[in-house]
Amino acid sequence: MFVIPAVDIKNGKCVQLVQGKPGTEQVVIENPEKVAEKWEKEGASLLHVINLDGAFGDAGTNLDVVGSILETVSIPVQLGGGIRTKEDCAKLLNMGVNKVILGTMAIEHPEYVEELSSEFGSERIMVALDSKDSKVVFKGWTEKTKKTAPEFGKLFEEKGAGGILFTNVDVEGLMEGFKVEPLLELLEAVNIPVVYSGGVTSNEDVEKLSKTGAYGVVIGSALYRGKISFKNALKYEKQ
Ligand code: AMZ
Repeated sequence: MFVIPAVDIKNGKCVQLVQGKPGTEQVVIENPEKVAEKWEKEGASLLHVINLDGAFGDAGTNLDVVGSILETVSIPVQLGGGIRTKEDCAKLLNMGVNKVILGTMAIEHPEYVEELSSEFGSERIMVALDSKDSKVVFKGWTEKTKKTAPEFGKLFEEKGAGGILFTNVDVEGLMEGFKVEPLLELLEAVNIPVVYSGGVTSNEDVEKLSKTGAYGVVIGSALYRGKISFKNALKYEKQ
């Protein structure tokens, strides 16, 4: 299971929010590209970058920072947040993003997932399924669908998505651990790789996740606030 550090960007800085709510910044660090570089030096084999301003609807912000991260690190970067058109997607993939993570666009236009997967290859297209009270949410977690993550998971697998980023918003950023059942339900429903994110707080959490069949785990707050040592977490990474 890949252990993937999160670099979430807001207003050009590396931040960690609580349950994705603007204004709840627990961590604010200048120069996200330096943070990215640090994770690479510490042994990360993948990096998870989210443009939070993009996810909240302001796609133009932080593109320069994304560019600097891509120039700074040589490990593959998966990037999400504000990728709302096929052109955004093409631009970022051509800039060197390894995988794009599509949330709102995939929910609103599932057919684009099919088109983009055939154009760029499934392995470069991930879909974000962010779950709140058992329903998938989008537009920066402010709007709710009527479907569950397993339901959407099956749909996007059929449309050719190469993987899923599953975030349990209910526990995200709370530093109180994660719930395994919603992840197991999704893993049961789909065959494509699932990366888990949300509430991962301790080495025990990472160990438990490594036994679920998840392809990877994204860790944010717990790394920045010293609850998980990245070196220890990397012990669970099998390649
Ligand atoms: O923190 C938030 N409120 C938030 C967040 N981290 N809202 C969306 N996102 C992430 C999703 C996904 O990776 O987990 O942004 C991406 C989706 O963005 P978009 O713009 O495609 O819906």
